[in-house]
Amino acid sequence: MVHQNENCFRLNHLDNSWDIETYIANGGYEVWKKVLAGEMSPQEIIDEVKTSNIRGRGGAGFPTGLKWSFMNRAAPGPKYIVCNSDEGEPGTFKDRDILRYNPHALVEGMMIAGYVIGACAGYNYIRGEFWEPYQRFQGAIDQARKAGLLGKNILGSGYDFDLFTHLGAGAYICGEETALIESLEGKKGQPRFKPPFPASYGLYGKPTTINNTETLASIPMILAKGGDWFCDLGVPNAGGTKCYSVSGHVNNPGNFEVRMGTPFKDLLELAGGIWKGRELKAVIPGGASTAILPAEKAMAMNMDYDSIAKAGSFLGAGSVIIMDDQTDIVKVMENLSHFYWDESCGQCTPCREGTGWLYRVLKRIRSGKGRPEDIEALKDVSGKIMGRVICGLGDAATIGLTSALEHYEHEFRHYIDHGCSIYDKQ
Ligand code: L3W
Ligand code: SF4
Repeated sequence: MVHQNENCFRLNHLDNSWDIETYIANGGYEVWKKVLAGEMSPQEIIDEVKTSNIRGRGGAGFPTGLKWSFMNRAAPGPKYIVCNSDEGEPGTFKDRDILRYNPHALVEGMMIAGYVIGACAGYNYIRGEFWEPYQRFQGAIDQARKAGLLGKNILGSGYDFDLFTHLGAGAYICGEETALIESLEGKKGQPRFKPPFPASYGLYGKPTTINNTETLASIPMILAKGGDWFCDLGVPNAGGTKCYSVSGHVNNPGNFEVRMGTPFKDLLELAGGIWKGRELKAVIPGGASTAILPAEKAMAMNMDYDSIAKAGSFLGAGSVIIMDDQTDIVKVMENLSHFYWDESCGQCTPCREGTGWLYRVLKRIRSGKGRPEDIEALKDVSGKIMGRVICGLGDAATIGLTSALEHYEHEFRHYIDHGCSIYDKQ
């Protein structure tokens, strides 16, 4: 049996799960009250988060407890907690449902994180298209403030802390943490060089912790049930549950919260299996920035960092894109290359120019006018982008394509030799 909805989605089946009454009736804000009462020190909370073995859910998988420990709570001057809800990775839509169905877990998680790092305020940067999720989250902040859980002198503790939301304006790059910070400051969203990391130079140049929505929304349950509880749900290298967005050629696409390490084939079954009675051809397991895997590798892997890495890809943000046995991989890559070209912020030449080259060559191949040298050109341009740019977008633009050429080069060659896909009748 596959265990489901033990953490972020645990309230989703309830009516008005986003309402503060529902949240409180199910144990919500108990941890926050304990923290304010001085029953858990910041160091004890960090230790518990380390014990939970939670790794960042935004894509990179950085250990959350370690990230929090980079902040010096006692240092003078403002510090900030920032939540990244700018969910824009193609295939990713799990944070959207946390905001819609369990916004108070995120409010509580942000307040606890803010307290631990000594922040004076927190900001949630929400994807601009997420109007309903934005309203639910803002509604949760308003309810928490009205209940005296947020604001000045919270519950008579003498502690002041407030939360604010910020809506993005449609740029994927603002999901990159330093571009997000620039955008929050009112500037054009462009990534900064790292280091310095936000922990030393973040929002308004001040120490900042930035975590993903799912990460922060997991904190109340980790502290309520204990780090060991969360850790034991997962695998040795990553604790807990994970929300996976499953899309593509399945009968029942959607979000599924399961334990880290759940076999991929069980997740596929939860999503209703492959549609139209077809077979699985390929999977992108972690969002468009991760390598594509052929069916046999995917069917043998489990949904955790190490197992997916062994199969040749990355867990990323947990966005599982399923492709059936009639999928034209060249068309998929043309589509993705257009996305990266369109979303490149343009400040690094290899990314700005290279993503356009990749898109134009793939478009030419797809139009039936590909040249024999085009495959080498795709590899060459990818090699000139990878590792030579400021942020992950440039690298990501090459990862899917490089893996597609590794596993499906014959499909590209078929286009070049015959002017059509392997599925077209000649
Ligand atoms: C202090 C150090 N802090 C690292 C922090 C750093 C960041 C975190 C991870 O990219 C990936 C990207 C996408 N001192 C530190 C330190 N940190 N060393 O740790 O850092 P990093 O640079 O490894 O990753 P990143 O820039 O945050 C995220 C991939 O995720 N992705 C999808 C993302 C999509 C979404 C979405 O739509 N929601 O997030 C999928 O694979 O390509 O590789 O906080 O500051 N020494
Ligand atoms: Fe901008 Fe691309 Fe450079 Fe990232 S890699 S900073 S998106 S130009």
